[in-house]
Amino acid sequence: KDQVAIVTGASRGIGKEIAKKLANEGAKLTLVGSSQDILQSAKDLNSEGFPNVIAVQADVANEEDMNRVVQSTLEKFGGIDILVNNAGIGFFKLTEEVTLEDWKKMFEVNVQGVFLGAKVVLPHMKERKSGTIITISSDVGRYTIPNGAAYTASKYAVQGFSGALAQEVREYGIRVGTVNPGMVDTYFANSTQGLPEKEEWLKVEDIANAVIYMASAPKHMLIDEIVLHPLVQNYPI
Ligand code: NJP
Repeated sequence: KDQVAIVTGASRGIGKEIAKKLANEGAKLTLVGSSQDILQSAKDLNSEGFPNVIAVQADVANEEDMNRVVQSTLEKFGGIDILVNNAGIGFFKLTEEVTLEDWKKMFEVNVQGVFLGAKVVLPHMKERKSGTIITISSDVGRYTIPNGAAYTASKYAVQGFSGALAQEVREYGIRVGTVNPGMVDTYFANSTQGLPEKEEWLKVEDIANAVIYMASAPKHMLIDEIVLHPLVQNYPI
C-alpha cells in the first residue's frame, strides 16, 4: 500500500495485469512501454478509479528514456519502491534463420533493458535502503528448448544478472528476484491473447499474483525465484 512501482511492458499482456493488481493493492504506478499503447493502459486504470497511475512512453533499451522514467516517477510520486522489469520479446526459429539484427534486438530488450531498469532505480533504492526489483524472466532461464536458442540465451543472461545483483545489493535492504513462467496466454511472439488453443496455458493473472506475493513479502524475506507452469506443459524438472 502507498508504494511506488515502475512496471515495464505494461501496454498489454502480463505487464498490464501486473499494473492492475498493483493498483488494486494501493500502489502508485509509472507504466512503461515503447509504443503509444502505454498511454491507453494508464488511461484505462485512471478511469477505473486509480488516479495515481502515469504512463511514460520509453524504450527499456534506451538509457535516456529510462532516466526519463525515473525522473517522471520521482517528480510525480517522490520515490521508487518497486521495479517490475517485465518488458520482453520472443521469437522462435532455427539458429541459422536468426539474423544478427534479430539477435541484437532480443538482447537489447530482454537483457540490456533489465540491466538499465535496475541501473536507473538503484541509486534511489540504495539511498533509502529499501526496494524490490522483480524481473519476469522465463522457465527457459533454467532449461533449454529447441528453436529458442536466442530467447533462451537472453533469459539465461537475465537469471545470471539478477542472481549476481541480488547478492550485490542485499546489504542495502534491496531485494532482487525473478518470476519464471512457462507458457502464458498473451500477445508474446506475435500471438494474440485469448486464442482457444491457449485455454490451458497460464493466465496473466497467475503471473501478476506471483509478483504481488513476491513484492509484499515481509521485509526480512527474499523470494529469489518463483517458477510456474501450466499443467499441460511438458517441463523437465
Ligand atoms: O508479452 P506481450 P508478455 N521497451 O507481447 C513491451 C516473459 N515471458 O506479456 O513496447 C519497452 O503481450 C510491450 O509494449 P510496447 C517475456 O519474455 C512470457 O507475454 O508498447 N517496452 C508490451 O507491453 C516478457 O519478458 C511468456 O509494444 C517494451 C510488453 O513488452 C514478459 O513475460 C513466457 C519493449 C510485451 O507484452 C512479458 O511478456 C515466458 C521495449 N523495447 C516469459 N519491447 C509467455 N507469454 O508465454 C516490448 O517464459 N515492450
